[in-house]
Amino acid sequence: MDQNQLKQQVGQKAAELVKNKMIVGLGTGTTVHYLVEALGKRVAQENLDITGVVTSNATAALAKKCGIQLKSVDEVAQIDLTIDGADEISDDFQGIKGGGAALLFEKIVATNSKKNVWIVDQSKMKKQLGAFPLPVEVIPYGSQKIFARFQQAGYHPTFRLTSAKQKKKTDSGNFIIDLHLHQIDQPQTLATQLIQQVGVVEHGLFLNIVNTIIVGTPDGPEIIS
Ligand code: ABF
Repeated sequence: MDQNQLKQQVGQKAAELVKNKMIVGLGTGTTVHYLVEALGKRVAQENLDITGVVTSNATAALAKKCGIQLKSVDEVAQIDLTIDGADEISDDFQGIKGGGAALLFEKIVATNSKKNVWIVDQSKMKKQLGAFPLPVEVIPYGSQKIFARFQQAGYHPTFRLTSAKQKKKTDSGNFIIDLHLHQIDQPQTLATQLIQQVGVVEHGLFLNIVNTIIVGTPDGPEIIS
């Protein structure tokens, strides 16, 4: 099975977790794409009555196309279940997210959810975090100064660029600086340090957030809680 088939496997499996009347946080990325399509089928075929809360403009467009009614995170009391992808997950269930430049809204939705489920193909499962460059969302004003401080700290920063080599803007109009750390020994210490930097909006370390992970494998989806 190739990576796409594994993503489809877990996206469709996760759709089974969604119950009638649920308020469901819908993440971002290609794995979530399969989830949203599977939920759209259930809405059409079973009259599944759910409300989606999205984490990006891209997911909003797909969910609307799939016939899923949407509300913003501020229009609901709480989200019952959020299902999202991830870029890297360590043995102790810590994650790096933001490869899709949606980490800020993803973290807002995740931290307002009763339960969080991540859906990944097995290539995302690692012993320790850090091989995937850590995204840090910064406001444009002063971002060069933050970049320089990251360089001095030895974080090997790069600005996230578009295909036209322009600095990519997030849905909030911010920039992403990716930190090429290779190994993160103390994720909590690093997370605290990053969020204290004036001008940093949020970072892609998702610590103590996920409850269940569904991993796509050639032998079928593995559910780890
Ligand atoms: C999203 O899931 C992002 O945080 C992360 O980049 C993405 C993983 O992407 P994919 O499912 O396309 O591999 O939540």
